[in-house]
Amino acid sequence: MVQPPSSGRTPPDERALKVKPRKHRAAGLPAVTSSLQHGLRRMGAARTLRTLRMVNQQDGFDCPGCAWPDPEHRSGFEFCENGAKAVAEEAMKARCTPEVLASKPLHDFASMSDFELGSLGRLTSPAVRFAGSDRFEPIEWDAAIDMVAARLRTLQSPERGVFYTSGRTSNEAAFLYQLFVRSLGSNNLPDCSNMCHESSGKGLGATIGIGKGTVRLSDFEHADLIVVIGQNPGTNHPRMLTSLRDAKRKGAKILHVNPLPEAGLERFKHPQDYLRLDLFDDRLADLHLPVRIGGDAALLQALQWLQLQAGALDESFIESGTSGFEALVADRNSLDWDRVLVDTGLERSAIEEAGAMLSSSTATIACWAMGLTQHRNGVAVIQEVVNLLLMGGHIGRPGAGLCPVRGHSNVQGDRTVGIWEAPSTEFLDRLEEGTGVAVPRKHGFDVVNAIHAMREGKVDVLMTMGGNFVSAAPDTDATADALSRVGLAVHVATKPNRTHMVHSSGDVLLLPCLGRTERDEQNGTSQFVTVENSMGIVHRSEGRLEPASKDLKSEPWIVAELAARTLDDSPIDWRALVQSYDGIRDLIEASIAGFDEYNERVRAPHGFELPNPPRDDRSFSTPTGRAVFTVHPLPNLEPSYGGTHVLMTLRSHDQYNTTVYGLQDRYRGVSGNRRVVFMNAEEMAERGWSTGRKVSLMSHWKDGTRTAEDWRLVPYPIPRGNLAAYFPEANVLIPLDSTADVSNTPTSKWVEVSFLEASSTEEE
Ligand SMILES: Nc1nc2c(c(=O)[nH]1)N[C@H]1C(S)=C(S)[C@@H](COP(=O)(O)OP(=O)(O)OC[C@H]3O[C@@H](n4cnc5c(=O)[nH]c(N)nc54)[C@H](O)[C@@H]3O)O[C@H]1N2
Ligand SMILES: Nc1nc2c(c(=O)[nH]1)N[C@H]1C(S)=C(S)[C@@H](COP(=O)(O)OP(=O)(O)OC[C@H]3O[C@@H](n4cnc5c(=O)[nH]c(N)nc54)[C@H](O)[C@@H]3O)O[C@H]1N2
Ligand SMILES: [Mo]
Repeated sequence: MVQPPSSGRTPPDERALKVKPRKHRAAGLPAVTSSLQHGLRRMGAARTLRTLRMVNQQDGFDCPGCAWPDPEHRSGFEFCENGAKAVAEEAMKARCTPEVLASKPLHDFASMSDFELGSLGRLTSPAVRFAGSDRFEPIEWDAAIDMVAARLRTLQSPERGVFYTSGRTSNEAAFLYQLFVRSLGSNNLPDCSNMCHESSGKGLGATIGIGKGTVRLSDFEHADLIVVIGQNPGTNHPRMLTSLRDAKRKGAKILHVNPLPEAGLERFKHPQDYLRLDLFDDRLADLHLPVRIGGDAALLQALQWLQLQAGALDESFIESGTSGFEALVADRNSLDWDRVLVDTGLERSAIEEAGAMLSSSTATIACWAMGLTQHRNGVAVIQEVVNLLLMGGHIGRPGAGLCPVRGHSNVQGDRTVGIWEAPSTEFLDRLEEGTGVAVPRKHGFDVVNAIHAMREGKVDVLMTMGGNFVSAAPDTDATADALSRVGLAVHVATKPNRTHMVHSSGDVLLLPCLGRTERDEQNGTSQFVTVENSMGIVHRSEGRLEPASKDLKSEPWIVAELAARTLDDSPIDWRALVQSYDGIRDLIEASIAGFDEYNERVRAPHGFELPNPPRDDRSFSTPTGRAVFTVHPLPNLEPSYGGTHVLMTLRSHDQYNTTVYGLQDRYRGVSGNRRVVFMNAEEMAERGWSTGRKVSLMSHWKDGTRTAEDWRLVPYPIPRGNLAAYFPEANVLIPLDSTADVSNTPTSKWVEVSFLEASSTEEE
């Protein structure tokens, strides 16, 4: 079926699919060649070398890839293959000028693949598409900002504006943005975190009193056991493999829990070792548990049971530092092992082996990412991880703790400085006191609720600070429909993407901004910004490259200028604040906890650490002042709306979220075409289905079904009954309201599906 041209759906793809045996080792020489090839193709030779040398250096810029922290002793090349690709994607030479944007009608852009859209290059000057027109045209900055300000000034109520943020935005820009939105009178600040680690924030906040992890990078050097569950660091946090390797060399064990045998956790070869002529690689995971999708809760409860049996408990900590232990013990005593084996799909002996690793560990770290958070029980399952660690007292001491591995490079910092639709009263009180702005108290829309509000015609202006709203959100058709009903969409972006091209009955403005890698001069002086990594360290980032165009503005400038033109009686001198970003940091210091002497401390070589009570002194700001054990029922893992399989959506090795770098998922052996569905190899054989068979998928939920055509099957070591496909192509299938309890995070790793009548076309 042909889709309507400017829907948000990714177009069909007829390119040939190539399937090779999957890899068992991550990084190594192919990683070096891949990052160089990508850099050379996008940036050319001189720029590639110059740029890559500045990544993650103290006087350079923070890698726009993931949020993994930088080591104190940095080498001259402190980046990974995928960081290099992220940099090349921003520092690329191609330019998407207003002329390029005006050269084609919208639906021609919308029918391009994500890869082709990204290859158009950097946006260079503002562009506008007026309602009724099918083309973008150039617009001056002055007119563009006036246009937005005029709409915001005439909003019937502040709630009719929605302000999204993606997690690349610096602390400075994010702080100004949230202050502007709150000055307008709403907390409508949805962000990518709502689709990402929201479940971690909620799960940890309620049990340990802070919605962040509790480990430092140095804890990896003292760990006895590292559990990596629901995460694929080989692709998404490659620099974490170096920490894992170093921990292994110091004697730590690694337990990997994942439906897939991800290559990054099998063997690892640090690309830089070749320079030292060291040709050996390291085995990483000591044990891989190929759990069924969603089987983690049952597994974690069984591991707690085993730990109780072994008596591997930190009794004095449980006694003095926690609450709820008796209830947990009572519940675990009635554990149903038959149910555990069905839910996990594992052998009891394998679970017992993992239990023994845990029971004998003197210091355990647990790392996780989207494999846990994007489930209906995302919050509960993270609290099962908390239970497991609390039992052995593995928190707030060297080598042990909770480690949610964040995605976007500043997603954690954005939340710290106020990008949050549901802020606490204490946060708002202090913000009000420090800035003099009277801030609204009513909570705003998160991503899913914002989509509903837009669909119901309750939103007149949508502003996005980075990101790709239509492609990242669930239920692509519903989200594109939502966006089409907004009177004005304003996108601050570095590159064009599908969100910008979706058909809409309103106006669309594209405001091009400077990226991380670029020099940001205000008032003749070069500015730096600051970011917070996954472990709560705030540090500086300074772009040094010549900006992609003279007509780019910085994110802080865009927000300040907009605020100055929109707000009449603001106590804030917005324009003065962006003359020097030190002024923004002073205001952050005055209004947000933990930023004392911000400007001084952030100039220290490694920045500074934000307060983290569980880590700093084992204190827990929960209502009881103790860390909390929690009891949760196991989720139902059987399809219950008419589906036959459970689908998870994940990232290939050649993409950054919705930005597709290329068509190779090297470790999984798949290339050429991204519309693939990984399926259990034996299950395929039983059905007589072979590699490349074309299928259509239907997803099932209580609100009905959704379909997506044109997928090719790839046999893979994945549990029976489970399937995997890439994000964002598969987002069409994710029901908008299928979200996690408490966090409202879309269940991107749990989609009930069935196969529609499969056609017989097969390819090599
Ligand atoms: N190169 C690159 N780096 C990135 C990104 C990128 O797209 N590209 N994205 C960034 C962002 S925003 C984020 S949030 C992170 C994402 O980092 P990850 O969370 O590692 O990303 P996903 O590809 O979503 O992988 C989820 C992993 O969870 C596993 N999984 C799925 N369901 C289950 C389950 O039920 N149980 C268990 N135990 N495992 C499960 C999958 O098999 C997969 O290995 O990476 C960040 N870094
Ligand atoms: N099915 C499914 N859906 C998912 C996920 C999943 O695993 N499965 N993962 C979810 C997760 S974890 C996340 S974090 C979200 C990601 O959601 P988003 O953060 O919204 O998406 P990205 O693809 O990271 O955004 C890329 C765009 O950001 C813009 N950009 C890049 N750098 C900058 C910059 O410096 N400034 C500005 N202003 N713009 C910039 C570019 O225009 C680029 O096209 O997606 C979520 N959606
Ligand atoms: Mo994320």
